[in-house]
Amino acid sequence: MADIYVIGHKAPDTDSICSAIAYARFKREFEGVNAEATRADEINPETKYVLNYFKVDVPPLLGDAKGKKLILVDHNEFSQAVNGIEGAEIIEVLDHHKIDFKYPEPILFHSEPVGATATLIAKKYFEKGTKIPREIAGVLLAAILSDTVVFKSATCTPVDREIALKLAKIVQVDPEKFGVEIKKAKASLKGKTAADILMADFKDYEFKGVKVGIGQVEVFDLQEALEMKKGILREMEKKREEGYGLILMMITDIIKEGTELLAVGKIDVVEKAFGKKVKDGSVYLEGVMSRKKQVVPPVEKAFG
Ligand SMILES: [Mn+2]
Repeated sequence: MADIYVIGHKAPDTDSICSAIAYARFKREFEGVNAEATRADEINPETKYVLNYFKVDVPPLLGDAKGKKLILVDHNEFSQAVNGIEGAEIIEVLDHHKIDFKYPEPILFHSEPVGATATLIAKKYFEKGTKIPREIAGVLLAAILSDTVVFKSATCTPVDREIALKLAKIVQVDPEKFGVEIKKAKASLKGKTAADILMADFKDYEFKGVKVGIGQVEVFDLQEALEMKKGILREMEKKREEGYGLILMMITDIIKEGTELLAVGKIDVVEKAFGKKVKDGSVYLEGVMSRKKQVVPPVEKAFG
């Protein structure tokens, strides 16, 4: 049994899983800490593809964090954290999201506005000056490509690109090609139900006391996804009964670089946030690809 569990957010993406894997290894290797990577939920198809590709084991599920010592990676809000977080001991946070964190003890809290948590971990590895194993460089590279949508997202910084290129040299892949490959593993909606699509990457927020849920799916062809719009809206209505004031679903077109935003609940807030009318349950937002940087801030502001 490990002393410390490194864990990302619920409905984990590739950055959450790969950051946990790489940072647990870093802690063991360089700090002599008995740390183990874990996950809060099932992994998505993209992450599965990445772990398979580099022959890395899927981290075990941590069903309940009560009484455990945790390092949180890729999130800091309790509403997005593993079950039992209130009864866990948090010893460190390493993240790149907006900060909504309160803790009664002093802890190590490291946050930087970069495109991926994996960028911060890779930087730590490079600072050590030792050789990074190929599979670790590989999962870190995949996480950066995933979170920055192959460098296209508004969240991508020059540091992410520089670190990714260094990692790509170790892995010996073309980062752009590899990025598209892993995105394709996730972007296919074939065989998925509307509920699968809504919940695959769904995050909870609280704005001015209102519970808000925001999901996102990335696609290569918006038209194909829009055929499922009615079904997804129905699922969103169902989900709203769990006490949400607003539910948003971003269908993000990686090629066109824009998002069809589906909304149920407080539509007036959405229209205020983006200055556009919601028609038939959705609105197209040109150039919007990042939930964190281009959707959460205006929506939160519109609640104010
Ligand atoms: Mn991330």
